[in-house]
Amino acid sequence: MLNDIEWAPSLMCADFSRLGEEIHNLTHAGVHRWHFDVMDGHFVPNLTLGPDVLVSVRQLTQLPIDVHLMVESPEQFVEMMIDAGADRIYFHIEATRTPSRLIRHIRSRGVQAGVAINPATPPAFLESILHEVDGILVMTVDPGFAGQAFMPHVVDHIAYLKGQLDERNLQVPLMVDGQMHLQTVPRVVNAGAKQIVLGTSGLFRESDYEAALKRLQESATSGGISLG
Ligand code: S6P
Ligand code: MG
Repeated sequence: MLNDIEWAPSLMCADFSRLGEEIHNLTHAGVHRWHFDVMDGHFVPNLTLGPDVLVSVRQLTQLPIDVHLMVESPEQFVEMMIDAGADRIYFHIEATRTPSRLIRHIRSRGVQAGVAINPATPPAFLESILHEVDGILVMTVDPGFAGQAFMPHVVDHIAYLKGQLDERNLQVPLMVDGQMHLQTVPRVVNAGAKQIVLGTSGLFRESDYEAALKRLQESATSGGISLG
């Protein structure tokens, strides 16, 4: 391994007609975990995957599955995603008034609790729960769709959160989601990201997943690949 970055393909970007084959090929290529997007048509204006698909994915893989809940009232969705096989559940800080209670509930079921944050939300909103979470998911696009434009101001949010975690001696991994590819990965890794969600822009358009991951690892290590 060239560095300790973990790569997490976003399964909503896979070819659903060949989902098992995609999971097999990506596992063989060396990914570390799965990113499983759940939407409700309210918190975000789209629909994606649900618990029945998660049950099937769970049967196909030993790798950890991160569920990204892009839903209003995440409290209503947590149980079904735990029962379906989630290893870590990210809820949005914008979607609950009682994050500590939700974190305690998720953890009481033996599942890791993560918090996700939108690009427009000040990262200081997370300060009071930094010591309680198992992961932080920083969105670099407004959630809801693949293939959107990267919002560069979020790099400062990542650096800020990394500083806050370091000040408290917390080892909470910062995961970044949205438009992660050869040009953007070095920027977020330099700011402190340790886990990267890969979607259409960085992985799923590639024909050779192993070669694509190798290039991404090299870009993360070298600080960026210039396209001239
Ligand atoms: C949608 C979702 C994301 C996307 C991923 C797509 O907002 O939360 O996980 O699937 O960001 O990646 P890309 O490279 O198409 O932006
Ligand atoms: Mg996501």
